[in-house]
Amino acid sequence: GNKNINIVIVGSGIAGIAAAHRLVTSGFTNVHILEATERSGGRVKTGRFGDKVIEIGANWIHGPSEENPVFCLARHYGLLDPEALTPENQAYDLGGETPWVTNIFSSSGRKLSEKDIYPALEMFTMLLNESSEFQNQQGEPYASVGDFIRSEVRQRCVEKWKDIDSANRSLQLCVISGMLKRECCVNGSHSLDEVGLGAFGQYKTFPGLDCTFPGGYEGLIANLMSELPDDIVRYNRPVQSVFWSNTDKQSSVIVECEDGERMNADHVIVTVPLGYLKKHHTRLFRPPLPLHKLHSIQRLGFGTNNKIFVEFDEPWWDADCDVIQLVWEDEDTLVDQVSDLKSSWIKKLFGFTVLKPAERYGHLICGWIAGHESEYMETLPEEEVTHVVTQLVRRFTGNPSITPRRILRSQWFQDPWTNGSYSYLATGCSQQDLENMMEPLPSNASKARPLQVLFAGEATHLYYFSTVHGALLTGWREADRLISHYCSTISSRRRIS
Ligand code: 6YU
Repeated sequence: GNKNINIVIVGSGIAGIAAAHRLVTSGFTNVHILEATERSGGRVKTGRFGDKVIEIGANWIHGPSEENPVFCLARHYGLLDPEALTPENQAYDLGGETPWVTNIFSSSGRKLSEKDIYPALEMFTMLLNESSEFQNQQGEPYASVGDFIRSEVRQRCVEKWKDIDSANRSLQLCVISGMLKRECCVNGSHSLDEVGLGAFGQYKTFPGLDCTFPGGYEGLIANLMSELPDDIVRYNRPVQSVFWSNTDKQSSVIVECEDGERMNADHVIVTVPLGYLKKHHTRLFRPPLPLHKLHSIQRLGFGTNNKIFVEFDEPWWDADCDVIQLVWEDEDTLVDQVSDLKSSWIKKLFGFTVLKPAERYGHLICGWIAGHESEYMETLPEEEVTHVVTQLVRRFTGNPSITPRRILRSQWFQDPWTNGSYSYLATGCSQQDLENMMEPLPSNASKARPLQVLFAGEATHLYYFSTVHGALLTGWREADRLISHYCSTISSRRRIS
């Protein structure tokens, strides 16, 4: 029976937990998760900022509607606000655009209106949509999404903005620079020059207006875990090596932890982040990974996106504001990288989202910063970050006395078990790379050479990479792979009981 089948899952993020959950509910009893840290959740990480609940990692349910399994689970466990459950909210579909009220501030301390920046917004939105349309075309006209957007803006603005005076035209270009930086955060890339154009349309969305977990994203983790045996996760157990076999001689796998402890498993499901794989694949897999798998790990992108939470005594944004957008008036050259990290890393921060409702969060905003600038920010002392953010807010509001109450930032690049934030399809990547990522070992598994190592995690989903729902689905997928592998055994057990 399946009682004796020994399955070890590496990593207790949403993918590992989802895999364990499905295996256990399907009757597998010998399932264990080895987790490097002292907690479950991985990049789903809820924290405290004073008495407020904040998300250090994943923030939204992207596309909360019937087809999204994270939405369905969150609803099932009663974790969502009533608005998120309404049919209107679920039906909302603007292809990633949101009805968010935006306050725009410029580096000379001016407050701009949404109408002032409309030409830039219209142009950028159109180009971003077009960036997804090169998928099935023969070759790509530009090397990257960044190249495409920049070149097209330069060409199209001549005709489209011919009635706009040159000062205003320059301002529109500065606004687009800000939007490029925002898009770096969305993709988790350093620059859009590193994001592939041909495969940009590979990422798919669900309808539904993005929503948050009022009690914290980790509520999802806690609820799933409550349905698993108490001792299913072994914490502070970093896995160092997985010994598999590409010959017929050995059918089980040996998992070795960093402290030297070894255990046998019939199957191992590896869910560690792509950032960890990039750095440690040599030590992690013995024998080494097949070359096609290794090359995909190297080709795929994994960058950094961090948050900087900032709390104020009084808001300097409008009561209905959802997003604060910053426009640097010296950036009309369409840049999404700063020239000097040390002196100007803060220019990469595209703006802030406002945590709502104010009754729950007070006057709390969350700044977003991607790329090497974000990685540099992680190395600075908190007082230095506070100082630079204070100067920024004073400059953009033109109010020299605004002082934040306190700040808190995430440091995902420094996290030794993640090494960044999430994956993206870099230049030169295609769907094939994601297929290689999810392919089990050995490549030619058979009865004589059964499935040994399976791969789940955010970076192994064909369409929903970089998301919680994508990661969850990959955990279920790999559990199902094993369940169907043992299909006959399980159905005969069911018949007996
Ligand atoms: C989402 C969102 N969101 C913001 C930020 C981050 C991410 N995501 P895990 O890492 O969770 O688990 C692995 C475990 O393995 C972990 O516990 C490790 O400790 C452990 N481990 C490692 N090495 C080990 C070893 N050797 N031995 C044992 N254990 C080991 N997703 O749906 N909504 O709002 C955001 C966001 C700052 C960092 C996000 C969001 C991404 C998710 O958090 C992430 O995918 C999953 O949690 C990963 O789960 P997992 O189980 O795979 O790994 C066009 C186009 C554009 C394409 N992109 C657009 C989409 C936008 C993505 N947006 C994200 C945005 C935010 C803001």
